[in-house]
Amino acid sequence: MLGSFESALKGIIKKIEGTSHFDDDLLDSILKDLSKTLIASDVEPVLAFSFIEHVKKRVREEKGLKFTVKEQFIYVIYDELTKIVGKEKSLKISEKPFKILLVGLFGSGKTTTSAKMAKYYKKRGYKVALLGLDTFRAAAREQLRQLGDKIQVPVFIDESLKNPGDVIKKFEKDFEKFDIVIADSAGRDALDKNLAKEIKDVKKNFSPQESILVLPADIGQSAKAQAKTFKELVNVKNVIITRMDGTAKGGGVLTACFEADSPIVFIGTGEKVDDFEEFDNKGFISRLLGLGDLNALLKKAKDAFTEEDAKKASEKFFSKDFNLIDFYDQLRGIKKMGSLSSVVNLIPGVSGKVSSELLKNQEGKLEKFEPILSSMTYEELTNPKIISGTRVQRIAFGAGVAEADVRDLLDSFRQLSRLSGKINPRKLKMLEKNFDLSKFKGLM
Ligand SMILES: Nc1nc2c(ncn2[C@@H]2O[C@H](COP(=O)(O)OP(=O)(O)OP(=O)(O)O)[C@@H](O)[C@H]2O)c(=O)[nH]1
Ligand SMILES: [Mg+2]
Repeated sequence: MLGSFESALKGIIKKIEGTSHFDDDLLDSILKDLSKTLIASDVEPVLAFSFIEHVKKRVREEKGLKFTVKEQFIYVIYDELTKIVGKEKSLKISEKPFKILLVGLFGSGKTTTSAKMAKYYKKRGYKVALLGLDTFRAAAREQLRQLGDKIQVPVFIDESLKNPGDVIKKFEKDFEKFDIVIADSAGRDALDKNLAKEIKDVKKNFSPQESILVLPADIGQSAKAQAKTFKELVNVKNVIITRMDGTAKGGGVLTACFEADSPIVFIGTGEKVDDFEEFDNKGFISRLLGLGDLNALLKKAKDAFTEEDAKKASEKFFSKDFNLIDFYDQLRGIKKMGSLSSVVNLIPGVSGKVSSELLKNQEGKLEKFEPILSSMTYEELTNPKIISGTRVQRIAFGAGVAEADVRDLLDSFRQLSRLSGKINPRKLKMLEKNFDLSKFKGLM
């Protein structure tokens, strides 16, 4: 998720895991590496030193019976990092209409996040609307309209109005028809007087129950000043961190979390509307350290499939007539979950072991699978055995891909079918309880 920072941290954990005997020198040398990694990745130096001191003290003093020295070391690193990112918290949608105002500087991800959030709550059964208050940037309202269309959420915008206060007045009566109204506000290059005045007015006119600050992961140390000013202006109580998928020096995220000193409610992990997660501080740190986190995967999986879908898919998977249409459905399931790498990173034992190059390669393949499948006839989809050489040629031509790509897909399908034959259906019940990862293995 966080590039070189993540791999350096994972390297340190591996080094600890691979050590058979600890002495003070070794402990010091590992802590030195850790400190270098933190500072090189943009963790604010004072924060980094205080972190190292805490870890050192705890590893020396807290020698409990429960842990080996190695486990203790890893646990303390994990626990101290969790403290830096702060407590997790979820928003309580307490009244109707529940009005949420997103604020932040230019390009922090407000507009994208408002749509992600709208989709998130819509999925959970709330009636949601979006409100376009960015009258400053010319294309802002069109951007929000397009996002709203994509997720099928109504968008209140008026291209002719120049003042956000007038937009709020115009649609005020309509808000009452919704459970949640999410307002996208305008940004600026810096927190200047104009922006300060504008968002103060918006806050007064819109009177949101929640004002949330949107901070990009690459913001690093200036998070402190921003969080402080936005808090004073509009009483920001929560933060959303975007671009967690980026190549920003990952330590900046830790610093941002620490400095913002407000609970993080959600994180943005990509450009797609589904690349959005509730923030889970423990899950976040365990992924960062390569410890894996099944809970986050379960949560994500639940969002992508309804329970009924999942049940149907697994019944189908273990039946004899598992065909390419079912294969296609599963593919779409993965797509709904975001990218393949975001899914793989959540699987304990797998995270960190699959190279990002390999994943990119596989993702490229998945991209091609969709047009290939849609170039097949119904007969071919339901009975893939009939797909012969000339059919492969025709399908490849129709999909605009190479014949090898079609064969690749058929191979993946066969692997998956074979896997379904090998698994004892009685084990299915156990697997279902823990989300059936085997479905994905055939595709990786
Ligand atoms: N990779 C990645 N890109 C993101 C994420 N969130 C937003 N973006 C991208 O960041 C850019 C800016 O996002 P916007 O949502 O337009 O930001 P904004 O705060 O509304 O910007 P202004 O309206 O100009 O102030 C867009 O290209 C988004 O696609 C994220 O979590 N990950
Ligand atoms: Mg915007």
